[in-house]
Amino acid sequence: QVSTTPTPMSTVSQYACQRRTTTQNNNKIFTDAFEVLAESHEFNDMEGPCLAFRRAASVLKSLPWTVQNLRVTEDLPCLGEHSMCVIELIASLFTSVFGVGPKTAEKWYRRGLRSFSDVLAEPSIHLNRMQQSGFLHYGDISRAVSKAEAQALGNIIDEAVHAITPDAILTLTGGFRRGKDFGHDVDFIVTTPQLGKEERLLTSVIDRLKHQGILLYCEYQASTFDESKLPSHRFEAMDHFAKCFLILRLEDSQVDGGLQTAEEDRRGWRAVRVDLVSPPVDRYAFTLLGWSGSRFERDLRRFARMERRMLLDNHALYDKTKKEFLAATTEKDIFAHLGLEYIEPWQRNA
Ligand code: TTP
Ligand code: MN
Ligand code: MN
Ligand code: MN
Repeated sequence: QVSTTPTPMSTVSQYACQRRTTTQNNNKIFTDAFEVLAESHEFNDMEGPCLAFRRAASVLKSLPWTVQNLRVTEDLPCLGEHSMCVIELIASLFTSVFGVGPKTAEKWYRRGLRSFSDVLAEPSIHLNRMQQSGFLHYGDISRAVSKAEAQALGNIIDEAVHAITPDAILTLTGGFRRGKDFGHDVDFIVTTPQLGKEERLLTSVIDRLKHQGILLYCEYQASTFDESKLPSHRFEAMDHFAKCFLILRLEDSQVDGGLQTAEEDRRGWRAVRVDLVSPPVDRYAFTLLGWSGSRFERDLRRFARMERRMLLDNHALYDKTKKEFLAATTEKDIFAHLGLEYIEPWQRNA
């Protein structure tokens, strides 16, 4: 993986018209981060930093080598002067690692760390297991998952779930359910027709994947679901059902067609992020609606609260006027309770 820098960055022109940039981008990891930042600044009326990010991305695209140690402040033409943006860039670079949140990113930045190699070389930094696998599989899991790969993972999960519980219910959710062609992970809901058996199913599925040798990482969270609680007013990112955040090994041979990087091609497999959530079956519709996600889901909750005096989250729907929970077995039931026309998942990419 180590490649050397043939020429110092300072010799690279700040003008794209003096650089040769092919479609082969050796620094996609960084240029993606820059482009995300550029976009986020575009809507903030901040032409300066936005332009600087786009220029910096463009510089990186022209390099015929992969930057190993991105010391933005010193090296990059077009960015040095925007110190706030550099902090943001580095924070966004750090948080792009699975297991690294904004707090850790800030802590590392305050310690003077500016690059992945700084972090990995710093002896006083203790990486937890999640962060270790985040770094280990960084290249793979920061590359988008295709529909064909999601399908292949669906087959693997389907086989495992039904080997354990023949009448188990498995549904693809998240971005792929909304019809997206690519995602950052693949999300599934698993449950059992028999109430109370769902959590055991999830732990058995994890065991099975482990025995198959394809479980590269597993963060399991047991259920803390309390059915007497009202749905929350605030938007909460996490729900209380049993769930796991996985990294799975997907063999090329299991994927129909599909493209991979040269390195993955040699290896014959790639690492993929997979999320499984396991609600009790009587909460399945709420979870499905919640995990199908996007801005749509947030506004559905806001609509329920503001227009209907109802509280909606991944667990339940509560009518504050009638002071009662409203049951639902399908998403259509929930839309009907809210007095809304049903909207298909592929029409929810808000
Ligand atoms: P993501 O997988 O983060 O998003 P996505 O599938 O829409 O997009 P991508 O293609 O990038 O993967 O989350 C899917 C949904 O799951 C999102 O709306 C948030 C929801 N979710 C919960 O509701 N509760 C949880 O505990 C977690 C972890 C996610
Ligand atoms: Mn900024
Ligand atoms: Mn997803
Ligand atoms: Mn997810």
